Amino acid sequence: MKYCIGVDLGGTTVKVGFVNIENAEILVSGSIPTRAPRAAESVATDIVKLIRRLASDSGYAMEGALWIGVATAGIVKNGTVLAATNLGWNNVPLSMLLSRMTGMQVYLANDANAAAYAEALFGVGEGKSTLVALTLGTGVGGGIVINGKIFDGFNGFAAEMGHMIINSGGRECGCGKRGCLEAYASATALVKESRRVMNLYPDSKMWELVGHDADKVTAKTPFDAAKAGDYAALSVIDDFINNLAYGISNVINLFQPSVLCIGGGISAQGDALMIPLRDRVSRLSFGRKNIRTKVTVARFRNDAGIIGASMLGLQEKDKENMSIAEKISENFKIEGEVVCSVPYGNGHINDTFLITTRVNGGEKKYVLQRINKNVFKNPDLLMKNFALVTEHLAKKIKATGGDPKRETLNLIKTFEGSDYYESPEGDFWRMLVYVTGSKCYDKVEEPAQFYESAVAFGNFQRLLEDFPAETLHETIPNFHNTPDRFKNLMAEVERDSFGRLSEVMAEVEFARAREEFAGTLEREHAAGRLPLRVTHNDTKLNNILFDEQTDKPVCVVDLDTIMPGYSVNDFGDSIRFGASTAAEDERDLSLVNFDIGLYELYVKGFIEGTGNCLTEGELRMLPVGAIMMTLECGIRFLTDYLAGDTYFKTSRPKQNLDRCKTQFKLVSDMEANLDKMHEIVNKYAQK
Ligand code: GN1
Ligand code: MG
Repeated sequence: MKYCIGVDLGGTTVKVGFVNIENAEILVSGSIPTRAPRAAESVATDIVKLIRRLASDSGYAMEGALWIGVATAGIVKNGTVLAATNLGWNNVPLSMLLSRMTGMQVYLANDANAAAYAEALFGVGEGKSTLVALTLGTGVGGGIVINGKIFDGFNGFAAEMGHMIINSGGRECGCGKRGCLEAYASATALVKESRRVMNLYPDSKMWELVGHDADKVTAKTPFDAAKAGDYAALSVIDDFINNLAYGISNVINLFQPSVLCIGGGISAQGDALMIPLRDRVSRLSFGRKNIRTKVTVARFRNDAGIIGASMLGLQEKDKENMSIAEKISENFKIEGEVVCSVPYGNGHINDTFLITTRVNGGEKKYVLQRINKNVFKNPDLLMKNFALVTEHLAKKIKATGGDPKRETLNLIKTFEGSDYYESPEGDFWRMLVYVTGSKCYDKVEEPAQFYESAVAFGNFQRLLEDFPAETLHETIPNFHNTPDRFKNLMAEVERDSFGRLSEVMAEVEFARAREEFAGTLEREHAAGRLPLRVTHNDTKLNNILFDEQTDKPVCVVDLDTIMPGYSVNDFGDSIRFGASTAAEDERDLSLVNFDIGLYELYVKGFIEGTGNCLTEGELRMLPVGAIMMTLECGIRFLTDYLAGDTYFKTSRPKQNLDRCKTQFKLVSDMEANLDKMHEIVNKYAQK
């Protein structure tokens, strides 16, 4: 297992943990008092002692760790603590000190920044590349992650959001200035303001809650009193939330992060804080319905520092990744010079980068992909498919007056004239033209999008109707052969290589009870009622690019699994992913429901898109296709979970199990709605 060491260095306590780098799980941890202020050498010596003690207690060697990361109070730049009031330090080269003592690579960051990094990678950001974290405590701490990296300004002073001025000439702040967010939205400010209002309202419920002792007021006091309907407390909370909303809205307007999370004791108030806060933020900040920053409570409480610290080395690895992408780009006939490359998209299989080049003052964008060799055993034949299919599509799009430069993928050749580049490491890379002005959705945001995606996937199938199936290489044999997927699951159940079986018995039983059903489509095919067509085979909503302006589908992507298959599976895979009320890996199953309204929209669109060419046998099997693809996908996630998560990319522990559970929940929902699902198909099939 790969692990690293995280150190959370605060004014009162030093915490150390050994952390699994794959899933951010803390393997072992411990803490000691900091006893600040004292010399950095002596604190560093104690840190190393603690690391060694944890190592010998747990059996994880210090030297076996990939690196040591330190999250510290204070301003940090280039491995040096420039200033840390709580530690009493100035210009301490802490990275160098620790690395001399341990012989290991040491990374250093400010603690709030490290906490934001933890949230972005493994917390509520779930791998998203842009996130802002605010911690409401003694002060208001902030951390910013942009494009997967901590942003700390040129001098390390950035992200001090607590000192954003939200009220000119307002309340005095600890920093000596007036009107800072911290003077309104920290726990300290809330306590102070509660006391002030209590003095104005001697009969406020808050007095009762603290036994008439103003010293006992905490940030919880006004929230508790407000819940009991106390007018004075309600006004304190209302002001507090308003001011916090100003600060947050300013931050959102600046960064538009995909997630903004709130940590610190006050965040434990949950809905009482978050519901009114979200409401005000949505009114105060820029954004459009459904494409707004998600404002939420942070995931990691006391461990954010350790986890964020332990992951700091990943930023360097990221840089390596970037430079690989830049180097690979040199082999393709792209225009201009590469100026930027960032990980792109949410695919579970290939590694994708968005490459930006500079050309005569302008910019061009490309998509660079490393083909997953573990999944696609013959990248050469895969790329032959890719080239043939996209050529075919381009011709047909052109013939009907469309724009083949945007409506299908366009491969960029290498300087040797090949459709892909094989690196000296044996990796296979391809380069595509980026479809400008496009975006994709991981979840249906407007019902119309889902209907349009159905027309697009249906139409895609029609465009491939006359594609010579015999020229296609089968990139993944038995890809949608559900009985075969079932067999693979049983083989993993038998092996139970990671000892996870006992935990998933209910899911295994769920699959077992549907063994007979799993063969339905194969039987229909054998009976001549279900034709093979050239199909896409991975018709998730996020495999369609939508036009940013018109919100209409532009281009179907992810062409690696185009193979002979059943139309009902293409239909079904879309339903599986898009007609659900929650994300594929939602942990709260009460949020995961089959949305029959969306199903109906998709049925309508798909039948239209395929140009009414579906046979009676196909139409009859559409609902079965939906259940089948959902069941099959659940089986695949479960199989991968049992096999140690080697097929689908994961960004947190048990993600594949969570994915399996959502699929099985949807299967149950659909089974209960089967009659209605058939009726809906009949309704549109007759027209
Ligand atoms: C994979 O690559 P991506 O994320 O579009 C998978 C599909 C699954 C899907 C589940 C080649 O698709 O079959 O349905 O994840 N692709 C492959 O989200 O296995
Ligand atoms: Mg994809």
